[in-house]
Amino acid sequence: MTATGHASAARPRTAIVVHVEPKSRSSETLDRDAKARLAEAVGLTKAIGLVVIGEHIVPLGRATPATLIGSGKVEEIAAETRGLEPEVVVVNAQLSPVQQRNLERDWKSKVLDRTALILEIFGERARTREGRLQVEFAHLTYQRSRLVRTWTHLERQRGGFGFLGGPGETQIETDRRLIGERLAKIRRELEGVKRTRGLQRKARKRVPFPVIALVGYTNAGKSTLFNKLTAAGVFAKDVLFATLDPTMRGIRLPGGTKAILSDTVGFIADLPHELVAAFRATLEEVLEADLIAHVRDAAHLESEAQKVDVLEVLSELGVEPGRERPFIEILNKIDLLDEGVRDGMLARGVRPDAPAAVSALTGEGLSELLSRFETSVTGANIVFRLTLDTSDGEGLAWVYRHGRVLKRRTSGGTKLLLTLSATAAELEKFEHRFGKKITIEQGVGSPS
Ligand SMILES: Nc1nc2c(ncn2[C@@H]2O[C@H](COP(=O)(O)OP(=O)(O)O)[C@@H](O)[C@H]2O)c(=O)[nH]1
Ligand SMILES: [Mg+2]
Repeated sequence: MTATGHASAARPRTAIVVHVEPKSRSSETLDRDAKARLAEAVGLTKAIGLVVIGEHIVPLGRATPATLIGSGKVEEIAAETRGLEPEVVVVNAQLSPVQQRNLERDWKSKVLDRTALILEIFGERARTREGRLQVEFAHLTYQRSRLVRTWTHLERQRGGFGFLGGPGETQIETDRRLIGERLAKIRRELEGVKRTRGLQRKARKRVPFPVIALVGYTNAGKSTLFNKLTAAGVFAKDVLFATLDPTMRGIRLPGGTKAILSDTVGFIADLPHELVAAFRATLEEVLEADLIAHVRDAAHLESEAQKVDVLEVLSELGVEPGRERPFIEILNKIDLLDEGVRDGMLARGVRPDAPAAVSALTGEGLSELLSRFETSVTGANIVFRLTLDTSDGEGLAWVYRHGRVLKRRTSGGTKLLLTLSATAAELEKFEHRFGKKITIEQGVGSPS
């Protein structure tokens, strides 16, 4: 797999993304879907640290055998690649090896198709031994299938004489055999790894702080949220975290609790089926998280279907929302929703059983979200209200010293209504200090 590390390159590594959209749908849905799919492909491209400098949607009627897309479009994009000199052109479609080679020649640039792109991402993100093996397995399977196709194609073209260069028959057979042997070896290793998985997971626990994993679909806004939440007041400079990869960073929660936030690969719509096992393996790290935060694009048309997908895969991995381990649903991109809908979500969002509503873009709801994280990882799951006189500055200072304020608003100009979270022991202190001014909302005795 080629190296596409996040921070290694001095010059930004650039890419042009070409989304190929089959023309079989009605033109209205075509337009909407195509834009969403292009956005997804752009998101995936960014995920391997490439800077996207050009985007195209190519509607495809009938495929051109040599290049998939028609010669007019190939030339148009060639003109662009001559000017921009991207390192990579990502074609969001399945290319045959010959098509890939022809496009690389026409565009004078490396070309990655969708499967290759996803493999790059998985390769970069696979952290566990099992994950790396799964990704290598998928990669070799992909290579082998292309070897076969190249071979048959060349055979047909050259009538068996081998004038055209490219790998000869013997070379291809050798390659196939070597790949086959390596695949068999990986399969055996995977079986071994799976047997000892539980033991390894325990040994792998890397950091002495609770880990919060952001999961969800590609483009839900996980990385934006990750960057926003870790931009201020991180302790990323701690020696410990210098060794963590860029998808994990330390954050300090409002009450002072330290935690690690982890950005994951994300779900991909229409994942090529050979890659499903590799994808699950990259998600395995989620099983080590102390809190799973499911980031959703609340404004996406298929938001509900995506949620079902995510929960299904998590459940196959043995993660059931709220069982054994806390789980928070985050409705992101609320800035794109109607005001009424947004306000309703924000109002409900402070309750521990309701989804948190945020906009990673505008920052709305983020401080409440951090409090929710803290509530979860510290086990401070009792939510209560406290009413103070606005003049009670001393009381208010005490509250902030001893508790986690989830929400604060004034009522009638004289009263301050606070919503807080606490552990049972902390609640006792509050009851001792404030007595009847406290109303418990929920959570006492609940296990999660
Ligand atoms: N309007 C809006 N756009 C957002 C928000 N969060 C993320 N985005 C955009 O959604 C796209 C995908 O975000 P990204 O963080 O890469 O998603 P990821 O694939 O889940 O990591 C980017 O273009 C972001 O700018 C948000 O709260 N509101
Ligand atoms: Mg991301």
